[in-house]
Amino acid sequence: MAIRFEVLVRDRRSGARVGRLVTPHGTFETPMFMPVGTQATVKTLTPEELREIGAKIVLANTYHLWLRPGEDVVAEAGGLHRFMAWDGAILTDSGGFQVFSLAERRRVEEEGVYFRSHLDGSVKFMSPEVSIAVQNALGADIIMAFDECPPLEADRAYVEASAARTLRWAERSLRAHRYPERQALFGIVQGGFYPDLRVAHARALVALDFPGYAVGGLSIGEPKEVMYRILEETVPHLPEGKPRYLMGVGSPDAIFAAVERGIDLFDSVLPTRIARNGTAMTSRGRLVVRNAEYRRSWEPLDANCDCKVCRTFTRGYLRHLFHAEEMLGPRLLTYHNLYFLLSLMEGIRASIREGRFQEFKEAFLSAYYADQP
Ligand code: PRF
Ligand code: ZN
Repeated sequence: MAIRFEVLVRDRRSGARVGRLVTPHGTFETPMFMPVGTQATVKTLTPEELREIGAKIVLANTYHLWLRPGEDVVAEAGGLHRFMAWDGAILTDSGGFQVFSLAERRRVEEEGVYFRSHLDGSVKFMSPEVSIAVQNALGADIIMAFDECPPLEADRAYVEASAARTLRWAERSLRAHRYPERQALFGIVQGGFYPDLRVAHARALVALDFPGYAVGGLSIGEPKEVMYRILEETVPHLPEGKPRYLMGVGSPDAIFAAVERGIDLFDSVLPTRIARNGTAMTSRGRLVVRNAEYRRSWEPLDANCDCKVCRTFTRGYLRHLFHAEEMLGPRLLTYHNLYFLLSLMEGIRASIREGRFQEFKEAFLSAYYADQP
């Protein structure tokens, strides 16, 4: 087996748990957040900096690396870990989501998806077999089944047919996987916002015995309460002893809600994306560093953060960097935001271990959302 997972501590008052995930590139405890490195780089940071802020696992995208530079190029470099010089764990997403969000003029068929590349407009074809072959060549520790994430507005008939197809694609993904002893292939639960479709899909995937499960198709614009409801209906059907990953979620309130409902892994572009447009995540909520009020502020971004950026630079200086369009600005905010979120996960794990998860959640969220609507 490529990974081992063990639940170490269960919260008495919720579904929250602390687990330990052993991968071929390191061991870490969950709940854990995975910084997104779509193109084999967590934008603006070096692997050394990632290590410094406590990242243990990063996410890369099959879709992007397949189109550029090509999985053969990455394989020739010695695989994704060597190519990007990151010796921690890596998870690759299957391309399912990106094909549906980025590609132009796509056509979904039973066999796979035909679409035009967002880079040069050329016609491409992605299927479970293609996705898994590319992910086998990239060599990440965790790889994902090829799925369809139906759009928010899809009706029941579409979602039902799509989930059935995604299930057949999951079986084909399993069959195509050549290195189950080196790379753990996770299944992805779909089924839109229909609890019965979610439950049926989860059960059918569990019967296929994947080493881990993701919940996909959420956080695509639905109200938060709807996502929480679907998690409550879905997670109890996933095996206790295997890791559970909620795809594309990275806001503190949703992380707490999902941890409480039994989720172990998260990824999102949120901390890195908002960093590049000048927004910091702090213990008192989001801080827009460009704002005039920080022109003469000689305080750190977050007085409660002990990251290198907060120990070294002032809000006034960071504001200047963004106004002057200096590259150091996005770099420093990315560093801080990821440090902040990874520290939050560490705080969550400690609070579960010590039986005070609920109290930690309430204290954190009331400070984080104090000044916001
Ligand atoms: N499927 C895959 N990747 C994803 C998603 C999904 O549904 C989502 C949905 N939030 C994010 N990333 N393969
Ligand atoms: Zn900081």
